[in-house]
Amino acid sequence: MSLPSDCLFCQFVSGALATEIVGQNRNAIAFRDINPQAPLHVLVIPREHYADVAALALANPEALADVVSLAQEVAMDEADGEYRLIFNSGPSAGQSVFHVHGHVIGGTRLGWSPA
Ligand code: DGP
Repeated sequence: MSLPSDCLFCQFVSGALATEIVGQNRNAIAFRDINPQAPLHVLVIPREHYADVAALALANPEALADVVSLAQEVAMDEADGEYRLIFNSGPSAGQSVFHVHGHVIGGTRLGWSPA
């Protein structure tokens, strides 16, 4: 499990590593996924480090609300406002970065074959 000191996404929040920020609010930032799976593929993350969405929800529900509202804002700005918001939780579900992030996917008609 990543600690904040060695967490890639914490370094995007702090500015220690550069990434293009496409949206932000009090508790969350948004940036493009390095390996986009759709015309719109942005990651929304809380500024504070939590491993997964359940940990975030328990510790800071207001920050989770800001993550979700930022997803909506990015989808409105960059697509037609319709999107899928995915929180992979745990390695078996495909989580590879253990700073909670929502994948905002859209900009096209989406299929449904997650498994
Ligand atoms: P997940 O597999 O759900 O943990 O998603 C992690 C996502 O993070 C994956 O889709 C690729 C993205 N990612 C990994 N490293 C970087 C990076 O250095 N920059 C950006 N922009 N995205 C990254």
